[in-house]
Amino acid sequence: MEGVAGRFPVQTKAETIEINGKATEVVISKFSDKLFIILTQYGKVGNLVEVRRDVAQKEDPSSAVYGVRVLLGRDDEEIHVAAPPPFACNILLDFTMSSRKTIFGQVVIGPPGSGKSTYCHAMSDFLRSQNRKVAMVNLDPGNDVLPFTASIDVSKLITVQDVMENLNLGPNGALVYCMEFLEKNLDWLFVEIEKFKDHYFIFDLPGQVELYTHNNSVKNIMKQLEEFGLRLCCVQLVDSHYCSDPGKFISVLLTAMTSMFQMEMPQVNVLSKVDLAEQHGRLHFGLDFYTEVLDLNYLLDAINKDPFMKKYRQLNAALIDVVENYSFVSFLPLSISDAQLLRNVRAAVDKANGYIFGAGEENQRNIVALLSAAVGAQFHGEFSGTVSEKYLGSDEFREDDETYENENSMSVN
Ligand SMILES: Nc1nc2c(ncn2[C@@H]2O[C@H](COP(=O)(O)OP(=O)(O)O)[C@@H](O)[C@H]2O)c(=O)[nH]1
Ligand SMILES: [Mg+2]
Repeated sequence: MEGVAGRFPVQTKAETIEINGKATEVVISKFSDKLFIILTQYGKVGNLVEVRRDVAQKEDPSSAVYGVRVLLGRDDEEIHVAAPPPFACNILLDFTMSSRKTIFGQVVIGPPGSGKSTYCHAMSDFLRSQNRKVAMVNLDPGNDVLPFTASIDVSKLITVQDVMENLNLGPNGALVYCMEFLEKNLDWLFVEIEKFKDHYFIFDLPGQVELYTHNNSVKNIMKQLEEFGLRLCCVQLVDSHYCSDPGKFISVLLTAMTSMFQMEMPQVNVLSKVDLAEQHGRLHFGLDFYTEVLDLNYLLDAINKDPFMKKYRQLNAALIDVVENYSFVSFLPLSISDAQLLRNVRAAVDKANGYIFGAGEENQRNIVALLSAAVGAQFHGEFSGTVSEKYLGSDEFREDDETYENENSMSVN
């Protein structure tokens, strides 16, 4: 596709696209309050069509939500089919978005109950306290009660409850249907985002793991948001209670890695609720072992002490090998009421999505912001030590940890 933009006096864009295998010329001209679009496969103007987006019909998820009116020329069924998305509206959105500045944000994922909505709320408060304009987006159609006020809420388009009632699906099937429906009607989201284009976006996503391992809707939605001009970082939350069981921790590492591959986005992994890390039993190692994902063979030894798990020794060894071979899963600790930990996560996210280098808010792009982001990431290992002291019990009786440290220091000597 070739584009021509910014011609005086009217801003115009011309492209050739393919519709049903036929080359189609599209010319879009921007007047002060209107867009004029010519779409032709014959090299001349045929029809003049007005397309308006109506409010989505919640009761009938499969219904079209576009009104098409022919102003000039032939008025038949083909025109009504071709005018709404994906053809004309997508080109239109591409055109109207071409002149705006980059939008930054974060997409929060993680299993149900890992603390996503709580994190979204706390992070938005934190960013607002630093004069950042934040728009909250609820993309979880099963979220009945939100701890924050959503600027954009997917439940205005579709809800899990509606789909369960109308299509006789279970909760997980309905959720997958909702995300596929959102993917097909993504221009609804684009139009909503346009209303907050000078904001920083925080997306609260559903937690069901199949959306990040077996289904491509979330991945495709993120890809299209990226193409739309959003610079996003994925924040993956994992509940730190999984650290208390070595077997569960390995499975968490594998799921985190799978999501990282699936999402294909810059990613910051967060170990949430560290204040509750030892609520379900003493951890085998200090917190930095889990956040830095250090030598996992120690985890394997801990698993093998359990007689029931012994028979899975080879399987667990192979899984650990997979994680270690890729060696790029690590976590930032977070307890929601700890401002320093929240600041650390913000610094890592701002670095990952490029906010510190290119955000529109000039007052945020100063040398202090750049340095604080860099420091937050650089000393994160060192930081885990103090978090461990603050949130875990005394290290004195952490015998496995001592063994680990002794053996490590011996290997260095
Ligand atoms: N103690 C503690 N509780 C937390 C923290 N973060 C979230 N929670 C609690 O965990 C529960 C689940 O959180 P929620 O945000 O609804 O999880 P979501 O399903 O992933 O959105 C709620 O009761 C929160 O209050 C934290 O850092 N510390
Ligand atoms: Mg939630």
